Amino acid sequence: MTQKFDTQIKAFMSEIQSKNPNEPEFIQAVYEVAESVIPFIEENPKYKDAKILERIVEAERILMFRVSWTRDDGSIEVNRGFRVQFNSALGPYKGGLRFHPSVNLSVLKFLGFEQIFKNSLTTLPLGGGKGGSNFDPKGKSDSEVMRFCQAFMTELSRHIGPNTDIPAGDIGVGGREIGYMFGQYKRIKNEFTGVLTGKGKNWGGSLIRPEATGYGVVYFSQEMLKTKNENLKGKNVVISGSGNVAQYSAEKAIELGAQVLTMSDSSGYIFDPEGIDKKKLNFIKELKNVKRGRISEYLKKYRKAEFHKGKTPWNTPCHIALPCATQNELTKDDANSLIKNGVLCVCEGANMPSTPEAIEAFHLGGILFSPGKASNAGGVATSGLEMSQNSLRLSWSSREVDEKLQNIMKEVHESCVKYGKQENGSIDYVKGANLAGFVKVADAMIDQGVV
Ligand code: NDP
Ligand code: 2IT
Repeated sequence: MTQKFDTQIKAFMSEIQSKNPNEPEFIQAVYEVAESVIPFIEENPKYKDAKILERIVEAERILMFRVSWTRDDGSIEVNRGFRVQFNSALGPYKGGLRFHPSVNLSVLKFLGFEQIFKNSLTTLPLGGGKGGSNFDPKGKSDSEVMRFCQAFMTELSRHIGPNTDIPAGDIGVGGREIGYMFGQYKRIKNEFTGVLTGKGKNWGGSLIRPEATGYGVVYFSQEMLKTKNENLKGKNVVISGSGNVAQYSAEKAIELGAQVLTMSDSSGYIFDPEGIDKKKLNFIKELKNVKRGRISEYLKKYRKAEFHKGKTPWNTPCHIALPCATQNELTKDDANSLIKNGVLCVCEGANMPSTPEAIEAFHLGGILFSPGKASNAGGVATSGLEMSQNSLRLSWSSREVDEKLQNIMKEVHESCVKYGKQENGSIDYVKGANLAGFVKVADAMIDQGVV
């Protein structure tokens, strides 16, 4: 099917490349969507005539701004801040903020673009956006992080609002940073509103939001495994990352009877042959979230574990792989090694962690593979639930939120099946997620006229 439309895809991509030079991550994300969507559009001319694809790849608005702040020793730092307000056809812009030295416009445009389709899949009224800064929180004191967050929000506050654009966390932005940014927004606007999600539970945050992305990833993997009459019980799980998404993916996998063998950070991975149980996971949570330490320190307490410096965990034999760190962290060689070692299911927790060549290898190998925009949608979905609770001025119980999250992940899975079921009965989750996400946004864009 794709081959038949090769010429159209190539022509479209060459336009994208010339309009977005030096933006490899953004081009990669657009290519993945274009491959699924162009054949569909060719057969559904209303989308072609309305130039939906040409419009959807152009952000509605991009903000870039200077963020100056002072270190504890009085020296001055200058960072760059961004907010990409990509698409508001389905609702206010919604998506996280990333603080990491690798942040640039390409990275945030890729993330904002992915967010449009992901948010559409959640079934909730959410547009797509993303933002952040090349600020590196590592090695900064709490008061330095606070001053940076305040400086960042001083500018961002002009462009966001509870009915306009509602940022949340992502890499390098957790409860601490959301708190500092919320405080500054409130100070500037003199308004206590749900302008950010991932807030503390005493001041408007939703229960289960911290857990939601990781739990959602595992709920989604359960749905995938069900299609092969499988489940998580007794399965070996390999996880990358040791941040928010990795921690709660591990927690839910353990609860459902799986054995988690690895976790990682940017310095390498740990392998625990006896499995990371809840107690060991609590040690990792304390290490990463409170002490802000390195994953290698796991070995100080658990001596039977191994630390593989500078390596990713994909050579570890497993049934289920959950990449939960960052983009392009799983290459073609990694995919082949997972396949050789008998992997059943690869369910992305991070955004775009598998390279296009890795995804192709999973497809050729007949492996259950789901893209982050489907399997990690539980985070933003629960942010949507936090917004609803803020509007209602009510808080739902953990059980209520968790039930809603489980239902949403089931619905995201059903949408992928609806649009991604192949003639041989297998499910192409990439195509399914892209088409299901696209159709809803495209129809809304048509209804709303040429804007
Ligand atoms: P955190 O900052 O909590 O954790 C990030 C983890 O990934 C850390 O272990 C970090 O290691 C590792 N990591 C980050 N960058 C790199 C890199 N360049 N190379 C290797 N390891 C790296 O972030 P989250 O857990 O929130 O986010 C992880 C992924 O999940 C991202 O792709 C994010 O976009 C995605 N995501 C997050 C959601 C959320 O709700 N938070 C929702 C949906 C998706 P180190 O400590 O060494 O930097
Ligand atoms: O990539 C993502 O979906 C997120 N970082 C969460 C976004 C949100 O608004 O909760």
